[in-house]
Amino acid sequence: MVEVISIGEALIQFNAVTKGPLRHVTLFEKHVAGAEANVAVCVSRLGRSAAFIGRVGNDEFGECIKSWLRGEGVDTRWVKTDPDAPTGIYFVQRGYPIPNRSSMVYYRRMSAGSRLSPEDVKEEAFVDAKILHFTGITPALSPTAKEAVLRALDLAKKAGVKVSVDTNIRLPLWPSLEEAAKVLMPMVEKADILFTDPTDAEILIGESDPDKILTAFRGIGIDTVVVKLGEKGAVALSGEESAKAEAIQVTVEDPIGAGDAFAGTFLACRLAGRNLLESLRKATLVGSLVTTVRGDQEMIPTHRDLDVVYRYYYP
Ligand code: KDG
Repeated sequence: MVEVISIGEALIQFNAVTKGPLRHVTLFEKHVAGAEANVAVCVSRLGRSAAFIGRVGNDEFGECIKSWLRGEGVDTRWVKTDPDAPTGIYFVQRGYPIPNRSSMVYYRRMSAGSRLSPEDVKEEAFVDAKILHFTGITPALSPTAKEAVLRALDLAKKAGVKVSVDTNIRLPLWPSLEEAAKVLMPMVEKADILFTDPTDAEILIGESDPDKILTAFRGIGIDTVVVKLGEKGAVALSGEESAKAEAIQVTVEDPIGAGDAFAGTFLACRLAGRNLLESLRKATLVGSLVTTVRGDQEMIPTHRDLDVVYRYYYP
């Protein structure tokens, strides 16, 4: 039995070892990344079970992703090796032009991951699963990837599996903001758990005020709505509960991946029966931890270490 099924594109990240424009960077560090793969690893490291559905190329980077995921305890039985396309990669430029911010340069068009198709989504994956998780990245990758997500949504609903969506609108992947909203809103409306932020919510529903975002998404029937506010923490509503968590102060090395660690931690905490406030605080803590190093997954703690850091900040 797998608790969290995550579907998307796992990628190899080449993170600039030094800050500044990529034209001057000579050293890059290799990491396994990709939003939904990050969530699967986070859920697994925090002691819950996770599987990843996606495609990698028949190449060294594909091997790297598969063995990394396996090593992290993620179920890879639905990771397909596509002989006809390479594993997608991207580069991270750090601290330039905006200090403490990173940007991504993708080399993923026609990648194996973007060839994800409905036939990769097997009905058996949803038997006894608790949560399906995907982000707004995957439906933007290709028409077949969008169809794969729609099939996963459909199978999840039929099997009584809760749907978790992180809006994650990556502008370089969409032809226009209108198209992003048009494709994503019908998926978002089917979510039981929604992660978003003011920038994405502005695109989707024309709201950027956190309280109004919560109310608007609750108004369309989403049970749990979480608004990530970066260095300002996060706010959430779930059923009858509401919560607000402050972010901890850290020195930022690379913020990429923080949102996935946040979502993965929140899901793992909810699966473990934690209340909304504790789940939100832990998610915010892990999101902050991830920003202190390069790489999306390395700083995600084990569940034992999460308890240590949680007791430190909330004695
Ligand atoms: O959230 C981090 C991810 O954005 C990163 O690992 C790359 O999945 C990625 C993407 O498509 O942007």
